[in-house]
Amino acid sequence: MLVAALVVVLVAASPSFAAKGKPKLKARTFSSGALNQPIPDAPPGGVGILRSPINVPAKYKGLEVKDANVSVSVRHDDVEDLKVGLIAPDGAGMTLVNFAGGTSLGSGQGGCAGKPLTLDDQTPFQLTPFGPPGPLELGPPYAGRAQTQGEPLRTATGSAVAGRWRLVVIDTLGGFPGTLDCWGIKLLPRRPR
Ligand SMILES: [Ca+2]
Repeated sequence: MLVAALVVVLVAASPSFAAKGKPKLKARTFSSGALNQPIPDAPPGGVGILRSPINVPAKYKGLEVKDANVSVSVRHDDVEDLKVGLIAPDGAGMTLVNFAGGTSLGSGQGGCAGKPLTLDDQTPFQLTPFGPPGPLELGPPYAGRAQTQGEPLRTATGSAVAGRWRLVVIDTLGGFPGTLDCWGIKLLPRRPR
């Protein structure tokens, strides 16, 4: 009897149990792993496109996105040529980076090493290609946290967690090559209401 009462007290006190008795859902990070994938240079009159998927396993089926953060590591001779977007499993699209300047997104030197650029709605920092950055601005090499330069990541709120997430890197100007070193997505799930 005493043991049963103690168990009840311990379970009630555990922060991993929400009010409804279901375990609280935690954020999970999914990484592409080291890619070192070339970003195709724009051909004359066209654009170069690299699509990179991260597949979130089916065990997350039935959960939807409450919050998403995306980290990217890119090296490119002129980041001003680039647009970087995200497409959620349900097709919602967001422009994360829109012709920023500099020669990299994040301070990685290849693969997933180094510090990436993390796009996050819950930071006051904005990307700026112009240096030196002012207060609440993040300048090249953008190794830190900033808001997206297009649609906010909350565009993906309510999307399915499980399925194929795609990072899309578009080179709009010929002349300079680049590399997608690594990317990742941190997803905080919720149960559908
Ligand atoms: Ca966020």
